Amino acid sequence: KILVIGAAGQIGVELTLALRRKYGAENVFASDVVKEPKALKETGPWQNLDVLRADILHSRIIRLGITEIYMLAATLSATGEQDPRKAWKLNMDGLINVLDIAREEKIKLFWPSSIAVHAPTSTVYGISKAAGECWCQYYFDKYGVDVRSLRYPGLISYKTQPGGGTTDYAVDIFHSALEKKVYKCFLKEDTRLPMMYMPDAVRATIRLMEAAPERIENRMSYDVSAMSFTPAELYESIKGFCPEFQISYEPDHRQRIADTWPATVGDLEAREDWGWRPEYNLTMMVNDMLVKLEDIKMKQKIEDL
Ligand code: VAH
Repeated sequence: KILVIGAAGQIGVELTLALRRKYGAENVFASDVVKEPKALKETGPWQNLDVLRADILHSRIIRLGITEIYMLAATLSATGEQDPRKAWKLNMDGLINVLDIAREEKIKLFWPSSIAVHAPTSTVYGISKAAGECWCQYYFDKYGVDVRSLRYPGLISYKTQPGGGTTDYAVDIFHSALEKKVYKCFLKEDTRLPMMYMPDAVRATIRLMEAAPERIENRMSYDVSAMSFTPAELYESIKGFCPEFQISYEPDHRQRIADTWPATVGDLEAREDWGWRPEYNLTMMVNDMLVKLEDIKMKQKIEDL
């Protein structure tokens, strides 16, 4: 039985749907502190849970017979800077609560880190990811907890609205392109960042969790890489499908964060240890995003008729 904590988030929605397809909907409990998102409605069992209420969470995990947890609840980089102590509490206490339950109930655990760890002091988010990786290593070494982690690049998907990340320009831009609006990009045109299409991120996560334990040499977190692009390159690729699409660049507070992050990351260790390799490049992602979003907007128009 699987529990996804933070299932209403950008990764949570897609990972929940993929896990339900793979293991059967009735075996994958989705949970969050907010209400069930439309994208998950009627696709499987939902639980309202707060990862900061360890006692309630622990007893619910026992009652449901959970054997594997995906702990995705966190505040992202840009939002975290608005209330650092709140972000630290959710990101850190949330993880440690789940590590303790995983230790006591012998549960296999996935926890997402981020390329933000390469700049651990530029955001509270980065501090919490760097510290979180150390906590994972500690619980593995000291208690044998089978916890596994990936350092996700910026993730692009269409099933959820952007959730306060610095890389979310790469999600927002598609909605503007389809609404034939000029997109005001909040990063400079030459800001190169590691990025990945959500289907690649979901596949990497499931592959990591299915790998034999002895293959997992790194119990902090694995860098995974698919592509690196700038807003200008993404714009040019979208323009190939939407010729009249226009962009303007108006960098805001998120530029400072993006400037501290690496332009590219290596993923040789993930390729060697558990066979990681990406499938989507920039053109394939742009094409798929536009096709899927066009389809959703068409359905919405029909519904509104
Ligand atoms: C963020 N999307 O921007 C997340 C991610 C690497 C970026 O951590 O905060």
